[in-house]
Amino acid sequence: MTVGAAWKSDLLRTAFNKGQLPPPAGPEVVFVGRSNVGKSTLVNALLGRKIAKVGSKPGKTRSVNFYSVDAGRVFFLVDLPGYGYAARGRDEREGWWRLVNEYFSDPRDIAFVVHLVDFRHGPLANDDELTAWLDEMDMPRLVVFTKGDKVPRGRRQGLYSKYVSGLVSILPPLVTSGVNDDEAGRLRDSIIQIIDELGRQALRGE
Ligand SMILES: Nc1nc2c(ncn2[C@@H]2O[C@H](COP(=O)(O)OP(=O)(O)OP(=O)(O)O)[C@@H](O)[C@H]2O)c(=O)[nH]1
Ligand SMILES: [Mg+2]
Repeated sequence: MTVGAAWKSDLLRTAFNKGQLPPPAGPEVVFVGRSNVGKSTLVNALLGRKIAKVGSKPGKTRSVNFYSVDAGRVFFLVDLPGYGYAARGRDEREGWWRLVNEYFSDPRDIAFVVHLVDFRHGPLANDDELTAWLDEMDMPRLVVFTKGDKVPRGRRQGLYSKYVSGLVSILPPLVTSGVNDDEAGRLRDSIIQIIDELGRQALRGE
């Protein structure tokens, strides 16, 4: 397979509750982050098609969406609803938490989490809460910054150094700018590299 080439993909399932989660069928790579940070946009960039719904207002994705990927090995991208949308009521925030918690506590093969962080703001309080929660579960994560295009070039290096010193990520975080083929290609390669390495570790019983 060509390095960074688009993957063959399909929407496998949209789940609004635990009963609708598909049976585990392979490693899952889960996209998490604040509402509107660009999770669905990045999933579309990786899959090379407009398959996930993107919205200009926070709160677009309301379900857990599973995309099957065939990239020589089969795995799944999972696009979650975002957190931290202040205008949401308490009921909706609790509903979000229930769904996300049910997904993570389901006995399935969650390979790792891609934690998206807005490059303009860096990790905010609810990103830190998420990080602490993932740490408790021993869940490996890859940090990816989004909206890099919204930061003036001259400020990028300084911001990057400031953020990464306080972050734990399997590989050095990438900075992305919406739909950019080169960046999507690099992220595809990183995801495959991590899935393969985690698979090797599992075989070795680590
Ligand atoms: N300029 C710029 N805009 C982006 C980028 N990524 C996403 N956007 C825009 O940000 C908005 C939100 O994108 P989504 O992909 O729907 O965000 P999300 O994280 O899936 O949001 P929820 O589904 O609400 O959790 C859309 O208007 C996107 O076009 C980026 O890197 N740069
Ligand atoms: Mg979304």
